Amino acid sequence: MEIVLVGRSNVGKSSVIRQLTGKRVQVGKRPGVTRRPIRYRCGKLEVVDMPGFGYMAGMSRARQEEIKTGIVRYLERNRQKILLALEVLDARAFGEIVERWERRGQVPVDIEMFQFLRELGLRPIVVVNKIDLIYPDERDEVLDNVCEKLSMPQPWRQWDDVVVPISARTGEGIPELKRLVRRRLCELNQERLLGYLKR
Ligand SMILES: Nc1nc2c(ncn2[C@@H]2O[C@H](COP(=O)(O)OP(=O)(O)OP(=O)(O)O)[C@@H](O)[C@H]2O)c(=O)[nH]1
Ligand SMILES: [Mg+2]
Repeated sequence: MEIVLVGRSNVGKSSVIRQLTGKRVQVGKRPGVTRRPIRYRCGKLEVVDMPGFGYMAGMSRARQEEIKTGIVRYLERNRQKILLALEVLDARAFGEIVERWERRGQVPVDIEMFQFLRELGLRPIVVVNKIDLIYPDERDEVLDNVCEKLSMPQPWRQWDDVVVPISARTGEGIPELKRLVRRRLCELNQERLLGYLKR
């Protein structure tokens, strides 16, 4: 059984996996190098780090599409094994990227992916990472905007079983994220897997 993490390159997927599993996951490597899902085995549970999607310096449009298609195929093929999906966003970059795409009349890939995960019935958890880079008095506004863009009406606090602000760097929000992941596994009657995650 699997927990999958999706998100743009450099949002901190690998850092989040490190926090959840305690494994020595490679972080901060050159973006876009990971082409295949990387699986971290934690007993009977596997945590899967998906290649980062979206724009990366020096990468062709065709290659970006290819990565996205690869992720979609993986999720479809492995749906039965996937218990939980975490979509990781960069708190500081998200709003700006989304607006840029919308100005061009395109659906941002982050939003597309979130909807796709929902269509698969996965009830994705939205991990808003790098919250340490946002001033405390601006955080509610940033999180409200994330919700709004993902078709969840603000205020964000009513979605605290979907949206979790964290910093994989400072550890802020990590206990809340772990609690939510555990709760979801319980709801799926997968209590037997709880012991494989880092406390
Ligand atoms: N300030 C801040 N930096 C972070 C945080 N989480 C990760 N980073 C940094 O962001 C960079 C990317 O982190 P990764 O975990 O490698 O990101 P990723 O999503 O796995 O990236 P790819 O594998 O390229 O798709 C690294 O330099 C991390 O140190 C955070 O919460 N706050
Ligand atoms: Mg990574």
